[in-house]
Amino acid sequence: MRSIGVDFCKFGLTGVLAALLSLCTLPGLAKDRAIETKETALKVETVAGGLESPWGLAFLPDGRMLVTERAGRLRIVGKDGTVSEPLKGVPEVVAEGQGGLLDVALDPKFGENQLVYVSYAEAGDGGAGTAVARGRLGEDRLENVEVIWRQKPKVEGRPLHFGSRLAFGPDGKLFVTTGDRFKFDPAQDLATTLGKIVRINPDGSVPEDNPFVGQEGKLPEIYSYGHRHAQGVAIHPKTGALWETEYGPLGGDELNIVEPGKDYGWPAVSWGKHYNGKEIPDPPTRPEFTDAIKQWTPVISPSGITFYTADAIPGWQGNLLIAGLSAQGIVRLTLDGEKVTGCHGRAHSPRGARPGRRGLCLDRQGRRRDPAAQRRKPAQLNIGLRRGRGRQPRTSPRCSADFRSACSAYSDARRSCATSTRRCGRPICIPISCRTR
Ligand SMILES: [Ca+2]
Repeated sequence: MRSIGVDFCKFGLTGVLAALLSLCTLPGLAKDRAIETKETALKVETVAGGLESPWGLAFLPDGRMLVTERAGRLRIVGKDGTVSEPLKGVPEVVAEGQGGLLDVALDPKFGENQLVYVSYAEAGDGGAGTAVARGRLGEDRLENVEVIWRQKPKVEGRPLHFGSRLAFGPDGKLFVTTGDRFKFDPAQDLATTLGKIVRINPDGSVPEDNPFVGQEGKLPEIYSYGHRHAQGVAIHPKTGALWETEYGPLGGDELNIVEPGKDYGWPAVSWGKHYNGKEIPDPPTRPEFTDAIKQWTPVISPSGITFYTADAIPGWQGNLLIAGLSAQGIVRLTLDGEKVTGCHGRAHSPRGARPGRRGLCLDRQGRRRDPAAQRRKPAQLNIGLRRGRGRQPRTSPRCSADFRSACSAYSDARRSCATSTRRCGRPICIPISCRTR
C-alpha cells in the first residue's frame, strides 16, 4: 500500500494537499484510512491537524510547508507535522465568506531572495477585492512586505468569488487568478480585473508581452478573461501551458487551457444555469468564446489542481489531480495531450458540503444524523445560516422552503443539484446541496 500523504509532501501537490488538510479537519475523516484505486491501494495519512480552514500551501526547499489559514494566518508545518505560531507581517485580510488569506507561493529564485507571495481578500475604497503581496521569509515573520497587485475596482456586496491561486510560469512571470466577485458582467469588461487571470512580473510590474499592453481602455496585466471564479491553476509539466479550473454556477464547473487574450465566456455562456434556474446559453452556441476542455454537471467544486509527475504511482504519471470540494475528494483525470480521456473519483457527493475552507455553512447537523434520517429530509439537512465570522450555522425553515422549490425545479432536469446560493432576508442563506432520491 502506498502512502498518499507522503506522496503529496514529496511531490508538491500544493492546493490539493491543502484541501486534504481541510478534509482531515472534518469529523470522521481525521483518521488515516486506506483507499482502493484502479491502479493501486493508497493509504491516506493526516499530515497535520488543528488548522482552521487551511487554504494554500507551498513547500519550502527543506520539506517544511507554508500553509495559509483563511482567517488570515500563515504558518509553517514541519516535516513531522508540527504547526508553528502564525508568522508576523502578513497583510490584514477580509476573512468573510469566501475571502481571507488565500494562496501562497515561493519566488522561483527563493533560494537567493527568500521571497514569499500571498494572495488575499483586501478591504479598501469601494469595498473588497483580491490582492497579492510579497515579503521576505524571516525566522518568524514576513519582512519588507509590499502589495504588488490589486484587483480593480474593489466592490461592495457579498464576500464571494475572490479566486485566487498563484502560479509562476516557466518564464518566471506570476499568474494570479481572480473571481468575478459575484458581479457577472465585469468578467467581460477589460477595464476591470474582475473575472480575469492576470500575469505580472514578480515585482508587480506588467510584462511587455502581455496581450492587452498598449490597448486603450484595457488593463495591461490581464492575460485572459470571462472567468467566473478560478481557484485552481497548474503549469503543464511538458508544454508549460497554464491549466485552470473554475466554478460554474448551478452546474458547469470547468477545466480550461488558458491562452493569452482569450475570452472564456462567463457570463455570456456556461454549461450551468443561474441559481434561480434561468438558462445560460451553452458554449457551442457562441464559438467566439473559448470553451472548456471538460465541464462537470453536477459540479465537483474544483479547488487546487496539480499534475502528477512523480513515479511512486506509475499509472498516474501525467494525470491531473483536482481537489473537489463538493466531491469531497480528489478527482483524477487521465489525459491524452489536451484531451481528457478519463475521470476518476467521486463526481458528486449526496451531502455536497464544502469543507470549512470555503467559509460557507456546513451540514454539521446532517453529519450527526444517520443516513435514514437524511433520506427523509435531504434538503433541510444541508441548509444553514452563518451570521458572521465564528458563528455556527443553523437551519432555517424559510430558507429550506425556498431552496426546496429551486432545487426540485432543477432536479427535474438534472436529477441532482449541488451548490446554490440565495439571499433569504438577512443574513445570507447558502444552501449547500440537495438530491432527489
Ligand atoms: Ca467558460
